[in-house]
Formats: sequence, structure tokens, C-alpha cells
Amino acid sequence: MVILEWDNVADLDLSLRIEPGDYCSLDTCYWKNCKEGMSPRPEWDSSSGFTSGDPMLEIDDQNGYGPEIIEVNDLAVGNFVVAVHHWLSDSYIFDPTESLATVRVYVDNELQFEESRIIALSELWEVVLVSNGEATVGFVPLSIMQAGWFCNEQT
Ligand SMILES: [Ca+2]
Ligand SMILES: [Ca+2]
Repeated sequence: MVILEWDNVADLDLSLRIEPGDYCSLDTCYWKNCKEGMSPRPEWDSSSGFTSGDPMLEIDDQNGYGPEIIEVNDLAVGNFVVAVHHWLSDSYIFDPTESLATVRVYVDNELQFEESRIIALSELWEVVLVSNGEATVGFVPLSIMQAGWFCNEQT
């Protein structure tokens, strides 16, 4: 389970991307394709439909502070990237220009990774690479920031 929280009324967005894969597509679980009942949605296991190996954006917070939560009950073996986007909304002139974001990753209800940092309007923060092996889960902090990032409309 991945949890994102932040410190103001900005609209931050949590995503989880399978490697290799693209943002703004079905390779990435985010607000546009990954909430309950959405279709098509990311398909990360070999069982068709929403099944235990597929991700779910359980909470999509648009009013600030979070939490946003992505859950995968039975994550497939592979590599996954957790990222946070500071959404540039239509009312951006009223939005905070910076937020202090905190990402936590839990495996079997145990906190395994935590990082906080400032993220500015329209930045994408690639937080951590999660390597899910047969028996262990590894975490490689990325700390990659991309300014002026946005998603083109997804088809
Ligand atoms: Ca959001
Ligand atoms: Ca499935």
C-alpha cells in the first residue's frame, strides 16, 4: 500500500507505474484509470478483469492534505515506480505553489519506505523504485524531479 499526504489545499496526485511503462497510460495507476469501477484499467496480473494483482486508487483526494492511497493486494514480481504530481488546476492562481509531500510504502502492514520533500506546482516527483522479488521487496529512492510536467489526455 502506498500513501501520499501533504500539508495544504493543493491537489497532489499519487501514481504507481509498472516498469517498463509509460505515465498517462494503462501502465500507470492514477486518478484517470484506477478508481473503483473504472474501465479499462491497469492489468498487472494474468487474470482478466480487476483481480488481486491489479492496483486500485482507493482514495483520490482533490481538496488537499490527502491521503491518496494505492493498494495492490498481491503485487506481481517486477519493478514499479511511485510518483507524485502537483496538479496545475484550472484555479491554479489560488493554489499553493509548493507543498510538503510525504510518501509511505507499507508491505504487509509494515512501513518499509518513507520520504518527504517539497514539490512545486506542475512538478513530477519520482519517489522510489519498488523491486518486488519472489521473496523480498527492495526500495531504491529516486528523488527525480521534472518541472512543467503534465499528462496529455489519455485515450
Ligand atoms: Ca489528487
Ligand atoms: Ca487482472
